[in-house]
Amino acid sequence: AGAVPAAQRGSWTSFLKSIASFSGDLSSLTAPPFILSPTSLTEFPAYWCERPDYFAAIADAKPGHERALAVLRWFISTLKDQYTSRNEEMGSEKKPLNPVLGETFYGIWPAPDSNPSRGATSLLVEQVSHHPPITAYIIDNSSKSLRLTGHNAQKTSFSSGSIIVKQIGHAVLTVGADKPESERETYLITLPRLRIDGLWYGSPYIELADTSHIIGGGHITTIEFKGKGYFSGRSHTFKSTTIPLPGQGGAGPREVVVEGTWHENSKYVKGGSGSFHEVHEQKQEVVPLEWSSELGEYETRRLWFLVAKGIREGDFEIASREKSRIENEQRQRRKDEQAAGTTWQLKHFEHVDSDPIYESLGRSAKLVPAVEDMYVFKGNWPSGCAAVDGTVASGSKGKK
Ligand code: 0T9
Repeated sequence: AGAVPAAQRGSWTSFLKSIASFSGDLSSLTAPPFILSPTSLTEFPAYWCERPDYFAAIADAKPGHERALAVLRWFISTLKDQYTSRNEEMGSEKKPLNPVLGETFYGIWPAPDSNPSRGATSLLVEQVSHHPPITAYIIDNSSKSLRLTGHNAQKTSFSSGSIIVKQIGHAVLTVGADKPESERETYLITLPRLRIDGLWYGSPYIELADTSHIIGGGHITTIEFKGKGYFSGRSHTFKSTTIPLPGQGGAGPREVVVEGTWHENSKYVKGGSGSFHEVHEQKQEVVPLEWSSELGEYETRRLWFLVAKGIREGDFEIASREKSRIENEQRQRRKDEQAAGTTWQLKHFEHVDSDPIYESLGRSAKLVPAVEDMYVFKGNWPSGCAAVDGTVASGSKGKK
């Protein structure tokens, strides 16, 4: 096991054994230090917008098949950051910090000086469940009238040496979010399945599998994911097919097919020609809001500060002591609530049993399950977010 430090081989092997004999919530298993990431899962929704140009381009695209393809292009271009960036930045996939209930993350992508009309984009994330872990988020660009909301959870299992992660939850992209309901367009986005390989060698990496869908704007796109050893023999490949929904679609092509690798580039193979997407080197990282009491004690970077520092600097004594302190505090809080007959109140979201957009758009693709729950944003952005301040210019770091 080459990537595992000699002193941690034993604990890595026993960690793998516990994964293999375990089903459910992997996030709560204790892993050896070398595989720990200093970043909490509450920061992951930022991956949706690290290519803000592709996001903004959705609003500028012509309604119809051009916009449906703009949504697909943005979605595909987020996958490299979502699924390979830990390998590129830390050498392998790592185990993220397991968020506490009520943990939050707030950030902003300022408007670029070179293109002020793109406006600023705001991010708000809240951990809405601890067991199982569920993360809810909203991303808003008011200049472009674009909004993405969603929630994420995972069901994990173990199969012939790999971790299989089924993603639970979905995202909804709204175009014309600030317009009256009749003028809005909504796109339902479902998420692919993950395989985590390379475990035995201590250098885990993600491959995407199965299919995911984007449904809206009169079109439905089915994206098939394959890895090494499947149709092209290459890693990270996909093939997408976009067709009009029955009775919709206007004058556009009857079918657009795109093929390529999601972390590099793709091209049209039907219904168009030339390049479809290309992932450039530069990405725009989210700027976390500077902490103020308004953000609360569970703001992720404040909460995990010492744990993250310990992990980064190799001081695992501090990291594990602080992690235990946070976890014990959580257990105590839950006990106190139980004794008082109260429950934790979410700060930014309200849980609803059924998402009407998922149901109506999902029907056209016969999605299973037919009904999914959702977390409705209460509208309470903290000050410093673009959604309340209007356009936040670059360099202001989200402050007024
Ligand atoms: C939503 C994303 C998700 C979250 C992570 C499976 C995983 C937790 C969920 C699905 C984002 O939009 C995209 C990317 C990475 C996913 C994580 C990768 C990962 O390994 C963890 C799980 C819970 C583990 O930590 C497994 C144990 C670990 C030792 C393997 C590296």
